[in-house]
Amino acid sequence: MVWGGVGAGKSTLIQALTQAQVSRVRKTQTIAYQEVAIDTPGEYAERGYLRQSLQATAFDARVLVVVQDATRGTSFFPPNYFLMFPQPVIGVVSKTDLATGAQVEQATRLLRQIGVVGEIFNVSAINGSGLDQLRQSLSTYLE
Ligand SMILES: Nc1nc2c(ncn2[C@@H]2O[C@H](COP(=O)(O)OP(=O)(O)O)[C@@H](O)[C@H]2O)c(=O)[nH]1
Ligand SMILES: [Mg+2]
Repeated sequence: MVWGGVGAGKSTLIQALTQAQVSRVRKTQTIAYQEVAIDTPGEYAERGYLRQSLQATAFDARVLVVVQDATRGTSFFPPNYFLMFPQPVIGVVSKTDLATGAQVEQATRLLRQIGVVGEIFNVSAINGSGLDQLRQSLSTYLE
């Protein structure tokens, strides 16, 4: 199950992980089951009262993937939010093709602050960097 704010790159990441060709993704309107992934709307993550429906959906998930846009210096989740889940929680710093090293480090810190205790992968869905490592890690959780 993929979590993150509006425009973090969740849908694009799912497409990059599951399809050969990345095309333009449409705006995610609702919680959507896509192949092995559960895609979620960023609006649900950003608003506390909508987050509850994500928490209910998380029940179904084997692993939670939290996407932080490397070009944004903020996260919408409360500190230690992801510690409430019993599943493994891993992080993705997205859009590394657009970011400086310092921005990637900042995004990593944000993920740690919100309780992402698992591995963190720096990826670009556009140039493909980091995707193999992420795919490899996910396959161990999903086998
Ligand atoms: N440069 C770059 N753009 C990206 C990357 N991932 C997503 N995007 C762009 O970011 C925007 C939001 O992506 P989307 O997948 O819809 O985000 P979502 O709201 O989290 O599902 C789109 O214009 C994507 O093309 C990336 O790794 N690099
Ligand atoms: Mg989306």
